[in-house]
Amino acid sequence: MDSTHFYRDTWVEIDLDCIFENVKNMKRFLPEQVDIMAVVKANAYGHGDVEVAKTALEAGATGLAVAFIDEAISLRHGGINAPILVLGASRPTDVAIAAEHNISLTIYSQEWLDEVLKNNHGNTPLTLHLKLDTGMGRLGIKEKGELQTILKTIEENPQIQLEGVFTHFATADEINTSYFDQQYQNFLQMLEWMPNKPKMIHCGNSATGYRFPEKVFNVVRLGIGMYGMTPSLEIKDQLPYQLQQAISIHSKLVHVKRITKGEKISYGATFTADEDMWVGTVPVGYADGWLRKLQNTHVLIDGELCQIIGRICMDQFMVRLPKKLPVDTKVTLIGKQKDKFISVDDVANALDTINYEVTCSISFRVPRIFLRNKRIIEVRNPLLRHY
Ligand code: PMH
Repeated sequence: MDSTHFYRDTWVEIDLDCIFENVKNMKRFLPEQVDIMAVVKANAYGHGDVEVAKTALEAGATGLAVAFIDEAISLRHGGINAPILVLGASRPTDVAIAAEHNISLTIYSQEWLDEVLKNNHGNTPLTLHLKLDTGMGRLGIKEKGELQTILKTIEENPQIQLEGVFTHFATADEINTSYFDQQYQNFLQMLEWMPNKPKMIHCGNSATGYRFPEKVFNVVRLGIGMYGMTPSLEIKDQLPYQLQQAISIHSKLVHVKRITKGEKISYGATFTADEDMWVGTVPVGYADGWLRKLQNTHVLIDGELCQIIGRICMDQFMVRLPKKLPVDTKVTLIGKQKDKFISVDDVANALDTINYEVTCSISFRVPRIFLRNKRIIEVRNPLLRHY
């Protein structure tokens, strides 16, 4: 028994061939000088950080990005030596740990840099990317004076190396480009404030890369597109090549029963059978990320769409079956069965949210199976990692 085993009939499949193809296609599409930094924060948007990172690097990505130091260390523990950038804020007291693991950090204020210098991080060089706030209003420097002071401080402290400068767009995935254009102009102007530019200049997420490949300088931070999902429904028709959704989620019927007209199902007894029917129990619930709001949506069983009836419980929900089906019949929550397909976007629509949130919400207790060339190459079940 170890973390490659699982004892429940619910799992996520990650087709790493899709990740590979999505990265490869992006590399082909972008101008030659543009590198790909694969964004693998949040356990690679719920897909599996180390496995996705390795595949992206194989496909031509040259670096990785995460949100915080722990995520970067997780990649290092997974045996990854490629450059990693922490996009979010780090504690100034933690820079030694980052330097030790050769992890680049984001500098987003003079105050942060002063604190870093106070917390002498030893002799290991610290690599930084400077974040400019051009209109996202999240992290970054806005004022010329602050930028100049920071550049001077960096110059005076040779143990700190400025490797990159970047910004992030708030509306790159919207048809109307006026705010994007404004942010882009701000970025150009702020870059003018830097007489010596670092080697990496980046501003593009997936949407920017797809729509404005001539505007991304020399790195694209590729997130959602790498997973084969559109940055937004608005620009779905503007994508330069077909994306391949890497994730699918499956389970099995664990109990099948006949109920008669008038019988009720699940908490609150909100569902009443309008006729005699077959009902299946599926061992997936809101604790797996299959939220209660998905009541009445459909899953695929035996190639057919079957409705979730009654409230979704913590670990289980019930479905209306078209006929008696055997226990162990496969249930697909996201993915393909026969000629039918449920996309992450379908689930996001039902939840009034975006595809990003759906895959990030599939919880740690659902094991991930990784496929390459249609064969299982790895299984990850964090629940059994201590064995
Ligand atoms: N760069 C930064 C700084 C980001 O925050 C993100 C995604 C990306 C690149 C990748 O964007 P993409 O997935 O659209 O390609 N960050 C987030 C976020 O904070 N909330 O949703 C996505």
